[in-house]
Amino acid sequence: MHAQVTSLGILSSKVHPDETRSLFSHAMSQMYRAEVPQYGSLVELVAHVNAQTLANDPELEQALRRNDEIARLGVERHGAVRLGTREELFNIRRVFAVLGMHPVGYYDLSVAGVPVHSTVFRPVANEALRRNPFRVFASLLRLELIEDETLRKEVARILSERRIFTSRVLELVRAFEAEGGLDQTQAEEFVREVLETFRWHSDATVTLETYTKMHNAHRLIADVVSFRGPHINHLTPRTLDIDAVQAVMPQRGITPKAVIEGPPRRKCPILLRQTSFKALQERIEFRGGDGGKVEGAHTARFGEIEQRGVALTPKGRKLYDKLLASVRSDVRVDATGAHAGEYERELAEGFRAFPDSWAELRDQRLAYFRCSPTVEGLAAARRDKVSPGIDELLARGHLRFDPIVYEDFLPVSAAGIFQSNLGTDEQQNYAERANQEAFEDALGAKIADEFALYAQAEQSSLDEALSQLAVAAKAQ
Ligand code: OOG
Ligand code: NI
Repeated sequence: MHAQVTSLGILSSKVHPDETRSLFSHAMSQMYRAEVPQYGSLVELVAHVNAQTLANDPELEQALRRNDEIARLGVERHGAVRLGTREELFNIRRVFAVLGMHPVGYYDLSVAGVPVHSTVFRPVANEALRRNPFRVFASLLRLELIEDETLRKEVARILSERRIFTSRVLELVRAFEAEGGLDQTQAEEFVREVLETFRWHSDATVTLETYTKMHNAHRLIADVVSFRGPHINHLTPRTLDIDAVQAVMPQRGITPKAVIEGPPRRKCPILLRQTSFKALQERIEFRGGDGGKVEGAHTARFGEIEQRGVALTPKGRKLYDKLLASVRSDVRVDATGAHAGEYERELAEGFRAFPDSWAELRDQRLAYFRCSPTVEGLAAARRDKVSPGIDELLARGHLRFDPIVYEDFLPVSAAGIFQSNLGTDEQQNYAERANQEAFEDALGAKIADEFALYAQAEQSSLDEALSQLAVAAKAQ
């Protein structure tokens, strides 16, 4: 908390957005655990595998400790929501700002036959990420991609009538924007109120007939439009060994999708590997024509786990995209999981072309690293009263580089996750393509570039390390 003098000159204590975010991510986790019991089982399984992995790999344990990643690991989650209108996107940006989460990265999923484009709301500053890196993948339905004009109009009308935020949430957002923060009571109320937006509703706002029409156009449209709000559709814990979790999931009665999305297993993990279990069939009450109710079902919510590796530079990402595309064009895994084994073999084979040692990844500028002085480096600087150049410092072991963890998402993986739990691998080809400008226009803000953020983190760690050595060299 930090004290702040308000315009009336009264001393008030504002809660730091990082603290509000921690309250929020905890509350979301509790809510989802109650709504989807498999999520609870998965969280326990991940905690167990993480503890074992750390016990078996002291080097990994030390590296995570050095980078303050151990504490965040147990609470680290991401979720996803799908929004219907520009106004919903605009307001959700304001809501997430209260939680210290800002839009990073633009994802065009129309290329994969999903009529949405997306961004990720997440903390941006190193310190904020260290405290609680909660992220939400937020997609906006692209109405212009619905071909049937009558349906498009009906969808627009239904969406224009709903309000996904309580009026109290919007009041508190305005207070936050005007006062530059919320006090403790307001922050707690905000978290309670904002949960309402993400809660599951088993009663649809539309008739089964309208639902079916939307469903036939694209299952995603039915999911976005039929309910009072954008239910959180999954909450994902971070594991240190995704293969181990994937292997034991069936023993806990959870069936994962056929292949893990992303790069293959490696000595030096890169980017992001993810796997999900299929969405649940849930009972829904649709509106009857005569004011009554009609029973039906809908599948939307699923579970997912992920393993995060080092963030890649544009050069590294280009190589990743190229290798992945080549494997995916050779072997196609369909919705039934056919060819999964072959895909995995080809993926491992194809990625031999991607260097798999930290030294090579750094030397070839394929990935981002956080720099820090070693204990020996600081002692030598104090003793010798000089701080030599970077190459020299590295050669002597006076500087250390640790991988910067990837905090973002991958469009090809996201499309695979969408598709597996829409229950199809249907490919519709949309004529429209990426339109970041239209997205930002609706959002009411610019989206931050992920590469710029990593490059900045790398550079500032280097500056800081060199300045620490310089200070040590001047010490008496
Ligand atoms: C979002 C899917 C994307 C991920 O982890 O890539 C995602 C959605 O299904 O709404 O969460
Ligand atoms: Ni996800």
